[in-house]
Parts: sequence; C-alpha cells; structure tokens
Amino acid sequence: MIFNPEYECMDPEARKKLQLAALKNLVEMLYERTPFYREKFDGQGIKPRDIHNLGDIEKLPFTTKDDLRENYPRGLLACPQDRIVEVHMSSGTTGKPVVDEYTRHDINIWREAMARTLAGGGCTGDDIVQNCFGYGLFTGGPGVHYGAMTIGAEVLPMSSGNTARQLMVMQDFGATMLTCTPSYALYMAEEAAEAGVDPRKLSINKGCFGAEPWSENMRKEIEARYGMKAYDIYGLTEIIGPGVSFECEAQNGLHINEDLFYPEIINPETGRSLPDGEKGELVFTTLTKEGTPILRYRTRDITFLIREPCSCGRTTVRMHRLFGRTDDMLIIRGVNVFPSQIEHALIEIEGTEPQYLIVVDRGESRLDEVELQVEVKKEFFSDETKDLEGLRKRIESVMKSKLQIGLKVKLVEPKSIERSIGKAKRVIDKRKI
Ligand code: DLL
Repeated sequence: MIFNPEYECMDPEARKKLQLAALKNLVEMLYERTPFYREKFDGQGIKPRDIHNLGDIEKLPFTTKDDLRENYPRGLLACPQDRIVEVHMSSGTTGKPVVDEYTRHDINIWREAMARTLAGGGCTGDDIVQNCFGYGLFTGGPGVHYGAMTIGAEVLPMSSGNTARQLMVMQDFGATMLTCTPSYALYMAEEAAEAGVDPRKLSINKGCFGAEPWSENMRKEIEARYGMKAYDIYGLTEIIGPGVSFECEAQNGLHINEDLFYPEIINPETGRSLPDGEKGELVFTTLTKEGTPILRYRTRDITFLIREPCSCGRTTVRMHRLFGRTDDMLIIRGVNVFPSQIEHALIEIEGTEPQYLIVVDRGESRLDEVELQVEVKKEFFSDETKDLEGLRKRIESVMKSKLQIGLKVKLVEPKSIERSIGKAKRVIDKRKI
C-alpha cells in the first residue's frame, strides 16, 4: 500500500520545485532565527538570496554531530521554546546527547513519514502492530506508534525487553506486524522456540526492522523463522527518528521521504558531492521542520543513491541498505555507543588506566554482548580479590548509567592490553551480521 501517492508518486520534476521552495524557506529561517547558522553563513560569505537552484545547496555549510554537541541542549532551536511539544535524544560522543525538539507541525511530519514507512512494509488499518522498539527518549517506539496510529492500525506499545510477556501478548492479541531491531526479532524467535512456540504459527506476517546494521542474511533468517516479510527502515534522531527512508515490497533499496528530507552523498574526505550510484557519506537536510531543522547533516552512514524507477510505483529516490559508518560508532542492542564515551568514563574511575578493549559479540541468545577489558593501575592491582571485585562492579555500574547498556567488565593486569603505534584499536567486533 502507498500511504500518500500524491507525494510518494509525484513527478520528480515537480518534487524538485517543492524541494527548492522549501530549501529557500529553510535557509532564510535558519539565517534569521539561529545564531549558529547565521555565523556559519556569514563566515562563508553566504546570504539566503544566494540559493537559486537545488545544486546551490553545495555552497551551504555542513552540520556535524560535534556542532550538535556544542549547542546542547537548546542552542539550535529555531522557534520559540513554547512551541515545542516533544523532545527526543540519543547518545553523543562524550555523553552529551543529540537532541531533537518537535513542534506540533514536526510531529505531524513524523506521523506522515512513519505512516508511509509502515505502509511500505504492508501495514494497513487492519493490522495489530507489536511495537518492541524502546519508548522514552529513543525515537524508535514513539515513531512507530505515531505512524501506526496515523494509518489506523492497532498498536501494542510493548517497548523492548521482557520477552516472555512479549510472546504472551503477541499470541493473546494476535499481533500481525512486528517492529523492533532485527537482532531482537531473532532473539524473540529463539525464545519462542524454546518455550515450545513455533514463530511460524503466530499471526505475525510482516515486520519493519532497523536502528542497527543488518544484512540480507539476517533478513532471510528472520523471514524464514517467522514465515513473514521483513523490511528495512532507517532514520536518525538528528533528522526526525525512524521515517527517513524505508523499503517497499520490492525490497530493493530504501525510499527516502525526499519531500521532507533532502539527501546528498558526499566524499567524506573532501566534502564534495558524489553522483548517484557512487558510495559515500549520506547527508540530510530537513526541508520542512520547525523545532530543530538541520542543514546538510553529516550522518556518517555510508550508502549510495538509486534514482531508477521502482516497480512499486513510488518515484522517490532510494538509498542502498547501509554499508557501514565513517566513524567508530558502535550500535549495541540499538543503543549508539562511541568508544570515546567509555574512555571518558574510565578517566573518572580511580584505579583504572584509560587503556581498554571493547569486545562485542552476538552470543547464543543473538543479542549483542559486550566485554570491556580494563587495565588496572599498578598500585591498585593487589592480591585482595575483594578490592578488585569492588572495582569491577563500580566500573560496570558507571558504564550502565553513562551508556545505558549493561556490559561485562574484565579487569586485566597493568600493561597487558596491546599498545599500538598508530590509531589505537579499541574495538574487536566479532558479530557476524
Ligand atoms: O536508530 C532511529 C530508528 C529507530 C531507526 C527505529 C529505525 C528504526 P539513532 O538512535 O539516532 O536513531 O541512531 C541512528 O542508527 O545513523 C545508523 O547508523 C543506525 N541505523 C538506523 N537505522 C538503521 C538501519 C535510530 N536500518 C543511527 N540499518 C544511524 C543500519 C541503521 N543502521
């Protein structure tokens, strides 16, 4: 089902006109209302009137995660604060979260974007959506919730975790669509099998999955285990949350809601735009947002754009499923974690050296598991196992509160973590995705 054929199947030339008008509007708004952008524009000698066509976007400055961090919490607000009705956040590089503030209009954009997204995965008003994305500051739960309600489907706002209860509700309420991270979908299938429930006998017949990297192999496995169709959905807090792009029944690239979010692909080293079909860093400009609109945001995600028509009838540009990132951000159980956050936390814990190694694996359970190896200071490395155990527990609890994920800490002897001459290797990722 196509939720909004008027916009999703629009003549691309007509769409370009809309995009240009929206871009001009945005640039004027940012220049007038956000000192951060005005300074950047002035620094580069650009005025809003310099934007004549879509290609002129290349004259405009990029926005980075550091810019967002430095302007935490409300420095990038582009409207009076009393117009904000909701706030979401995700983790940032040094623990400062990335913030998205939504006006009522922005929530409506999100509703629309997510309705298109879920409809791409086959959701209709008759569906019962078991939504196991986290609710709270994370955008996953609320985003799917808004979209499903806009379509008129029934939502089971489960959030993540408590798998036994998930399965009970799924069975008792006859959920027909599943939304969660792909790894959690596999985990639930295994838990179901363990509890003697064949996931293929459940009424789930389709699902939308995202918020972390996954592969064609994982898709095939999820589809086989549940006997359903599994669709990739993409988004990020900085832009709106989920709803930026989504797969349709063709499962051949993710349709970008490009009347709302304007995509570019750049060479991450030079910042220069790359032609369609060439792999590079994905950059987004929010065309119609009011609360925290963003110009040329460097997502650090790597993909390429596909302009050829899709068999589903949508005319929007597609992006290939992600190939990875240009930075070292890890996604652990759907939570974004930067090794530098761990480093900053360790510096504050007495008895440890800022020498560490993060080992990520997907255990038997299919969920991400992290072992953090931390070097203990020489003077702290006593024979008193009690002291060391206390230190280990302290690190675990600091990490839990700073990163919002549980990890296992293993204390290791001083000087035992291999030193490297160049860029330190802090992460060993053994997950086979
Ligand atoms: O993960 C929003 C979201 C929620 C997307 C639910 C899809 C479903 P953040 O926490 O800000 O937002 O993380 C954004 O996660 O830049 C990607 O690196 C990664 N990511 C998101 N979707 C996918 C996907 C949400 N389908 C970051 N495949 C992004 C691979 C993804 N990586």
